[in-house]
Amino acid sequence: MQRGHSTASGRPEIVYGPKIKELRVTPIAVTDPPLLNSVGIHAPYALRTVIELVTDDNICGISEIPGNVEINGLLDQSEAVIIGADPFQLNKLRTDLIGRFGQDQRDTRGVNPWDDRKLVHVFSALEVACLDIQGKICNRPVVDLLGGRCREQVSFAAYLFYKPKGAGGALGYKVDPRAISWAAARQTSAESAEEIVDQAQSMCNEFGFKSIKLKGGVFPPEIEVDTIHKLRIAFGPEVPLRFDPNGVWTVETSIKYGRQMEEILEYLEDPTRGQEGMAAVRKALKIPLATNMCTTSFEDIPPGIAHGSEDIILSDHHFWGGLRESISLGKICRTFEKGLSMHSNSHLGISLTAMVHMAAAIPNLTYDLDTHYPWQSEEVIAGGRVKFEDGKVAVPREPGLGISLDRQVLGQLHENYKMCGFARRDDTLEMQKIQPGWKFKATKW
Ligand code: GKR
Ligand code: MG
Repeated sequence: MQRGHSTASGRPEIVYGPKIKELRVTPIAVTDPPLLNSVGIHAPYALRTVIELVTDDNICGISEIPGNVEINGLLDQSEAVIIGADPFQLNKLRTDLIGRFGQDQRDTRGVNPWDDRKLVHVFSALEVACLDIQGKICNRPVVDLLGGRCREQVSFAAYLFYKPKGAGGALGYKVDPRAISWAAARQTSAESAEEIVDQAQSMCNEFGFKSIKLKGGVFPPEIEVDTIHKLRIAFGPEVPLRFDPNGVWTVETSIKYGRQMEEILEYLEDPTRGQEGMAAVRKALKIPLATNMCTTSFEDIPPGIAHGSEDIILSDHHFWGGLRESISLGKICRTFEKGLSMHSNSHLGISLTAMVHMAAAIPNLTYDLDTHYPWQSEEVIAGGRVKFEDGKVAVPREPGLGISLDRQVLGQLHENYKMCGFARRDDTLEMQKIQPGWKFKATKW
């Protein structure tokens, strides 16, 4: 700590340490398989943005957020706020960003399963990079800045997706799918329940996952419910199953098909849209309901409690405004006796590592976390892909996030971004390329 000039009040200004001198924003495009969901299909590239903050003594902090040209624009504009800022003053950073850009409006979340609000993303990007810097300055891992580790490893779940025929082609397994490498299985189609079971076996075999989530909202409910039953037969009661139709069922459909999965689901995720609809389904079913669609911000919590819309909130530090906000969400969940877990979207190892630090610091993290990581094959962090053992990732012990960038890969993935020409995620447009005239319906069945 140094004593600086006197302030207007006559008290000496305390200069605590380095200030941010540079913000680097690098949009990247990461190859992504054609995964089906309620809004369409994944494009061949998932967009991410890598953020670097550099201090005046050349400490670099990094982070990763979903890529979107509008959010990247706001990130660029945030330079005016972040340059010269103290990386420890995160409350001030938040106030300054809100002062400059205004709060996110609720309706800007959008109708997609993911969240399109801008400021939460920008704050998450800057906060995680600042925490990385703080950790490097204090010689402590980020988990210690969040209150310290409650666990040494963080458990994740297998995340299964239907995939269309013709996009990769069926492998037509003639041998045990557990004997086929995930790198091969990831390329294959998965339209039937049997192919989804093969996908699950190959993914669980490779990563050691002990619970399974199926993304639904693609085929009529009876087909997807049958897939859940086939997964149960293949994996038995010791492997918890979750199912997520991303809100495209009516309340009646959710109750009817929810009942058919009551005995076998660990939880049912966003069967229907809106807090009131979710509350009606929740009253009728005996299984817990989880959400990353109806309660997605702190303002949603009071009405969510009043309605009784969900049992479990799926946090996501990119959508909740960073790691510290997500830790606060954990406390709220504890107060209201809600479960907590984590939502994901296609991502690389910087986001994964941030999730691991945060998850390790939340005492009441009660479920295995979602991750799309198995679906990506590239990696922008030095040393390559993050290792999973028995479905778990070890919590880093190195200072900050404990990772650094592979600059060569970052450059290649940035070239992909420039070449692919995508400005934002649009799964509906992608679907229309293979099925002209395909329309997204917020409620389908
Ligand atoms: O990657 O297609 C996808 C998912 O549908 C994703 O976008 C959702 O945000 O994983 C998500 C969810 O749990 O709703
Ligand atoms: Mg979901």
